[in-house]
Amino acid sequence: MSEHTITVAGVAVDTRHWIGGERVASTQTFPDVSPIDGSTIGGISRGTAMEAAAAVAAAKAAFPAWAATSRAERARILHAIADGVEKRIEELSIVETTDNGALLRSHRRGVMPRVAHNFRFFADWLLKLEHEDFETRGHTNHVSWDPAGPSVLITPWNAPLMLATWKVAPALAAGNTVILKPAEWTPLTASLLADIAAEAGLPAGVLNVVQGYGSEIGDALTSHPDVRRISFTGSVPTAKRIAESAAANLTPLSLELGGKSPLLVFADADLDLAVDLAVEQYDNAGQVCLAATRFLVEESVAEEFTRRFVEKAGQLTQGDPRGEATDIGPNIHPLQLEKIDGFVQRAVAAGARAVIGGHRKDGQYYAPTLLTAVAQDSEIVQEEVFGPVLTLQTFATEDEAVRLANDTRFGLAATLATGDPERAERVTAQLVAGTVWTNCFFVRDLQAPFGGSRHSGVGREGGTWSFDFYCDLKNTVTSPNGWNNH
Ligand code: TXE
Repeated sequence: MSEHTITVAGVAVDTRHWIGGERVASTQTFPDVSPIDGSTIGGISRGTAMEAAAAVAAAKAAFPAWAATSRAERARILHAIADGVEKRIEELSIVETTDNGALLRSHRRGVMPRVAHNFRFFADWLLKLEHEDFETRGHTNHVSWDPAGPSVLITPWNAPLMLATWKVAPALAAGNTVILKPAEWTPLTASLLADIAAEAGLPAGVLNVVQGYGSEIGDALTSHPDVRRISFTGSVPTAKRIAESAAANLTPLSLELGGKSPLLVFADADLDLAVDLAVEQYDNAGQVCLAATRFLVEESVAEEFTRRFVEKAGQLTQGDPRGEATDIGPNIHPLQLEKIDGFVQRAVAAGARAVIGGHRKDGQYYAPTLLTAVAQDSEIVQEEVFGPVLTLQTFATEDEAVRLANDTRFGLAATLATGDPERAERVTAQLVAGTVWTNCFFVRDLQAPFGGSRHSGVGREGGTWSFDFYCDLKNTVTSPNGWNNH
């Protein structure tokens, strides 16, 4: 084992970058800390502009051969990566839980199988990706998806490997080469992915992983003239910075940002179902971009909804995310915890009432919180908290519900609880949201377009939309005339 390998819960993880099929160390490291107990996991290579340039050069060199690789062969290798993920679900799960504090049981049963599915889905979608040819005055139009080139993928810490592979898989399937920059708070599983991809036979330089602080390595990646695509999931301020940096080369961007999504509960809803949907919003300690963090409840059922919600939320177990019975783990970082508490204390000072929670707990845990008596234009209703903090407001009419739902700068998702299909259709048509769930939550099919409006993002990924983004679409028009000897 090299001096650059650390052992995380019995799993060996290389702390260096993965560039051009080789491990590359930086002279400096940054500390990776576990949110479970605040312990230092190890020092990770702290990338600079130099490593960024090396990774882009490696991706550029590997691009022509990978782009020319047949669809069938690319799909075969993606399936081999999925096999590798499936073989290592246990290892990936414990490492991810140690690194980001999300539930071990969710990683084992939901997240890591989904990581493998990301590769299988885009491999299979690639093989059936066709646009029907069409005719113009006897001429044939044929649309093809040409690989675009080196793609920079910048990913966050709330679901590290799932969100990384949801970009890596379609980018590779499309024939692009990749420079993945995982979040500095959760660098580990991206390093394991590099091992798995290499074992699966992905050629050197096709997937590169660089580690480091976004502020130090980010600009060198996003302003690089050889980069053809940038896909980012994270915060709005960072997205703006990336957009400025990418503007130098007009590099196409896909931005998946935060949200302040509503859960609309109408009086005609199955109230137990509505409460189940509401309590789900504490999943991943509230660190979910899609979370419906604003409950908008029809006045006549608000009291009963709140009573049942408090009862159900009171049954949640908070603690070590490795525990089989745990429902809510820690928040990612002391800074994030401070941010969450700042939001709550300012809201309370402004007159909000904590029906439950409203305070920190020992270690890096925040009590599941529900705030009422919040004004529509207040910070707590308008800004993404990214912690287990929910608000409840009431409405008298359907129009008012729609108005409140749409009245933030975000537009990522919305969830409806109603027993009336006509109402669902009417309300959905008026909502600004990339995804609307009715009487369900978090059902995500990879063939659906995914993304947000307004400050929740730019563009859509998923199914064919991912290939539209990662490829340069080409239309070839052919005249029936002019063929010699045929
Ligand atoms: O995100 P950042 P942060 C929201 C959520 C959270 C807040 C802050 O509200 O509280 O953002 O989180 C990289 N050039 N979401 O500060 O900074 C960084 O290294 C290039 C919502 O951690 O956006 C990391 O890899 N890259 C969200 C990634 O950007 C840069 C998920 C995300 O970090 C960079 C996460 C730069 N100049 C946070 N600066 C969601 N949509 O799900 C940073 N990065």
